[in-house]
Amino acid sequence: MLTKQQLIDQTFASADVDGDGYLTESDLIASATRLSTAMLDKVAAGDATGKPLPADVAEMLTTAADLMPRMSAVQWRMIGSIARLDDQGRLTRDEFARITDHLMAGETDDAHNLVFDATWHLLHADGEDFMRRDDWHRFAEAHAITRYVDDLFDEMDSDHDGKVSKDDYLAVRSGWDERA
Ligand SMILES: [Ca+2]
Repeated sequence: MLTKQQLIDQTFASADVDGDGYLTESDLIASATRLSTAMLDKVAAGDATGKPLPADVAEMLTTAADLMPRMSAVQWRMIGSIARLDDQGRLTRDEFARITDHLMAGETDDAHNLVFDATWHLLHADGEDFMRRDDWHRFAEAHAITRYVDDLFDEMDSDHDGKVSKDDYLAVRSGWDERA
């Protein structure tokens, strides 16, 4: 199981879109926009055979895509209220670690649950109800997840059959307090 610090490092690196070692509002918005664009692209592309996605899936992806950039602006204000930003208004890696530990211990709200559900549709192939390692690699590459990529897959694939179910994927965030 990855440690809290390893998951925090992975998340920080992916969210620090401009790669300067600090998180800013524009990083958060850029990272949300990257995910939201991937969702809209998925709706436009349809399933693996080019057929339109089921209407409920397409609607979930479109709703989440619309929500995310606005959510990240709200998130940044929330971060500003609980975090100590540096003198240039940025979040350092250490401060990010501190507030992530604090935030992950709390309940997730409906908006975040919707984004997690919608993201699941980017993670697994159409017609399958599980994610394979190749699917995870493709997603990780598209979203600048470069650290502990296989370690996290191995953790999610708890029975080691090469397939990760949606429950396995959701368990990564629900088991925060069990991590070292
Ligand atoms: Ca940055």
